Amino acid sequence: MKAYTEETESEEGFSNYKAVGHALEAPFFEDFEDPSSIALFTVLDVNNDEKTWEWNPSYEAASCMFNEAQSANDWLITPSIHLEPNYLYNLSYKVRAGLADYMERIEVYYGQGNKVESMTQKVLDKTDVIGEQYKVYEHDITVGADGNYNFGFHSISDADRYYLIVDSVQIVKSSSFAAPDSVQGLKATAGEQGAMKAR
Ligand SMILES: [Ca+2]
Ligand SMILES: [Ca+2]
Repeated sequence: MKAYTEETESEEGFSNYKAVGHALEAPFFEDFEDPSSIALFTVLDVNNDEKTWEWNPSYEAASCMFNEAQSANDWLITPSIHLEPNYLYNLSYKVRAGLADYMERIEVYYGQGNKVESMTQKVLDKTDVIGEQYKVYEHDITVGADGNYNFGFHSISDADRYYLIVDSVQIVKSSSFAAPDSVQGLKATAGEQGAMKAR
């Protein structure tokens, strides 16, 4: 177990923090407004086709580029974020397709680490992404153990699509389970863990 009281880096500004050896504290928010924003994320071009997640200046968002010949298998994984048990966290992000007539596909997982095998907890099942309008997804997240967690956006678009676009990735600590009164109120919400709430 590490102590996190020395975490001053994240206070100093998101623009130049490094993910190496340190976890960030919630709230975490990334709206990909500049090229350096994606540097903290881990990009895994699993199908090794050099078409993968990158910062996209046209959308000011993270995008995964199409391949004419094969489907995508590419992860965009957040830096490590320190999460504690007994708290309810809210993960949100928005997703759209680059072109209305080209359907994309995504799934979202989390786990501890920034490798494919780290992505063990499903947040969003395989979901078709249709249209140029962003769709916001929100998920309640609880963890069983104190630790550092990473959230992974997995592009699984078919071959010969266009761009899968993700923006406004946010995780906030929304409430504590400590107070008995609030536990009652939160149970219904916690029971929907991983459920999609599009708005
Ligand atoms: Ca943006
Ligand atoms: Ca790829």
